[in-house]
Amino acid sequence: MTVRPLVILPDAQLRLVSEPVTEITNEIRTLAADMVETMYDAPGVGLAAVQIGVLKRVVTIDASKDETARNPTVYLNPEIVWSSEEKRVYDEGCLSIPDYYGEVERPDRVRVRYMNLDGQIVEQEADGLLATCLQHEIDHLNGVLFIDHLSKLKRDRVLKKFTKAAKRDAA
Ligand code: K2U
Ligand code: ZN
Repeated sequence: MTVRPLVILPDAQLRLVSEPVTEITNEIRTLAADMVETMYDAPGVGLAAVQIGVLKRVVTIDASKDETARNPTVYLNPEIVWSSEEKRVYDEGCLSIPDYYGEVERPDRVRVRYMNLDGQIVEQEADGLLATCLQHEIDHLNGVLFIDHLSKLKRDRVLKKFTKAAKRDAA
C-alpha cells in the first residue's frame, strides 16, 4: 500500500466526472488499498479516487469514532438512492482544499447503493457524519466540491487564494 499525493485546488482534474468501475481488477484493489492508506495518512474521514488523480468512481470512508480500530469501507460506483427531507448543516472541510472550512446544508440521512470489492451490490442507510461524508465524496465523483454549496463570494475568494498559491509554488 502506498500513500499517494493529493490533488489540490485549483487543479482542473477535480472538476472532471469519474468513470464507473466495470471490472474489479487487481488494479482496482490496489487503488482502493492506496486510497485507504492515503486517507488515514492525511488524516481524513473519506477520500474519492479523483483526489489522488484517478478518475474512477471509487470512494473510501472510515467514519468510525474509535480511531484505534480502523474500519474502512470501499464504495465502488456509489449512488444516493434516497435522501431525507430533513437537512443538517455540517462544517465541512476537504483534503483537496486544505485548511478551509465552510457550513454546508445536506440531507440528514441517505441510502446509498454501491458495489463492494467482492462484486456484491449493497445498500446502506447512513446518518450523521457518514451521511455527510458520503454526499461529499459522491460530489467529488461528479466534479463537485463542497465550496460549490457556499456563496459565490466565498467560493471566488477560496479559488483566488488557491490559484495565487499555486502560481507562487510554480514560480
Ligand atoms: O473528501 C475529502 O476531502 C475528505 C473529507 C471528508 C469529509 C468532508 C466533510 C465532512 C466530513 C468528511 C474530509 O477532509 S476528512 C477531514 C474532516 C473530517 C471531519 C470533518 C471535516 C473534515
Ligand atoms: Zn473533499
